[in-house]
Amino acid sequence: MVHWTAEEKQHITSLWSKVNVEECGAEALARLLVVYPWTQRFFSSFGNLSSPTAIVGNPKVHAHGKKVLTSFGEAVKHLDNIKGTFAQLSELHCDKLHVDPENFRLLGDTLIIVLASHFTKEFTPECQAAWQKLVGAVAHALARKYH
Ligand code: HEG
Repeated sequence: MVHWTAEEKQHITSLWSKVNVEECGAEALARLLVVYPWTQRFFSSFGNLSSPTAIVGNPKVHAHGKKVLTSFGEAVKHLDNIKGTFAQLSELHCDKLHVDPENFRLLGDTLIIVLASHFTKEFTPECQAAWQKLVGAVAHALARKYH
């Protein structure tokens, strides 16, 4: 189990309370698809992903980004049981969606960049370190049921 200090928990929950899940979720997923274009292969049903402009303006990307970041919020609510929280989603991504778990790390990176760009003042090195630990823990939990 990941251990959190009181300061790390504070950094995570206080930043999270200010996050606009819809906006940041859409941005993080769009960045993933733009910067790592091979991740587009999982979203062939999403329609036009042919350029950065198309990706950013794609309503399915927007909706799915919101869905993913909302789900990510479950980790913030259950910091002491991230593995349990994502057990079912891990099975789904492995068995049904066949998403390479490396992509969870890439999405974590784009989320960190989006948060840093939205919260320049709050995103201190300590806050960033706590978030880095969180995205790592979520990626690890989502990869756990892979076989
Ligand atoms: Mg995944 C579906 C969460 C990263 C590809 N993802 C979903 C769903 C959730 C979710 C909640 C809906 C599940 C359902 O319908 O029951 N995803 C989730 C989280 C994270 C993540 C929390 C990481 C923080 N997903 C992720 C990445 C990829 C991916 C990195 C691929 C690069 N997810 C994916 C696909 C679907 C979902 C292809 C199905 C989308 C659809 O067809 O609607």
